[in-house]
Amino acid sequence: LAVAPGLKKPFNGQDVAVEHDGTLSKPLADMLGNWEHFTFAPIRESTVSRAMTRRYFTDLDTYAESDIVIIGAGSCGLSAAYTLAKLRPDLRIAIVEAGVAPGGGAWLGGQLFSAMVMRKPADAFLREVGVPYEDEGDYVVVKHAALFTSTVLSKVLAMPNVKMFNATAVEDLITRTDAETGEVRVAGVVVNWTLVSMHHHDQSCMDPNTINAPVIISTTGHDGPFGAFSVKRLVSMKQIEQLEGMRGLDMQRAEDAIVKNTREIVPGLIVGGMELSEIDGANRMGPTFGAMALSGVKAAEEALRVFEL
Ligand code: AHZ
Repeated sequence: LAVAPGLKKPFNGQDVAVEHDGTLSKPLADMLGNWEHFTFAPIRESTVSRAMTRRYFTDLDTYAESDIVIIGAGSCGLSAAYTLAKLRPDLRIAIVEAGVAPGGGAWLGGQLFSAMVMRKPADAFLREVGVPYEDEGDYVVVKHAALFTSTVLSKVLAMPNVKMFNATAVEDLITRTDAETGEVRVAGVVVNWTLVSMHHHDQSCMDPNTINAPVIISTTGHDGPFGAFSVKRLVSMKQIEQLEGMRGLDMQRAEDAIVKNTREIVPGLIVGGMELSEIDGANRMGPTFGAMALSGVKAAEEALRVFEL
């Protein structure tokens, strides 16, 4: 068992499977065994507050006019964000995620099991983002779903043209109605901090904020406490007549249908991932995630095609 320089014995004395070379970078390695005179660089509390708030409010200012807003940072939304941001570093992409923790249902593979299954050819997406997997023939297995989610997330968040507003819920859609044709176009999102959204019933008026954008990709998942947000709103806005509702589980059909049907639903709004199943009456697929990744890729392509960005 390799031991880092300065470490007298392996952590906890236990054997660990290390694929690494058993060393740490020099500045970190130099700390080992030298804690007696250890101290942090000095700071004042207000400096920490300003470091956070200045950046957050700058981001709110910058992204108030975005090129693309992605609603929901589950496996589909993150895949769409990765594809768009990589293809078009010139576009300003805002991701709005209601949860504190982005990732949606993709921190586990299904039920409470760790591994994530992806049917081929979605393995191409794993190779693109650099997620290792075991090849099982027609499908591949990532050893932990969190490895997929954290890898895609880390790449997306590191991209300079992406900002994620998490703990922020989309409460409504901004719309524009063409004076002549009466056509309604989605032109942005209305947002609020999620805790505010959850307390509209017992707090007095707390008005929301907005992000304008010519392209919205909604990937809010199937119906649930937060899910299917945009398509439900389209019904109450009378832009679609009714939701067909997600159908029972059929892995074989469901994944093809979700990728195939990823599209612009009303002008300005592309829907991907399991939210689509509520519009089209598609089957659910259970814990197989290839369609989520490739629906995200297709949603990105649709966004660029439809709006010629
Ligand atoms: O918090 C939600 C989650 O992270 C977020 N979200 C929902 N409504 C929102 C709103 N504002 C901001 N109004 C919102 N964020 O959207 C994310 C949806 O992630 P998900 O993992 O639920 O959806 P997905 O379509 O990316 O992946 C679906 C995964 C499933 S479900 C399923 C089955 O039931 O059979 N099978 C698969 C693979």
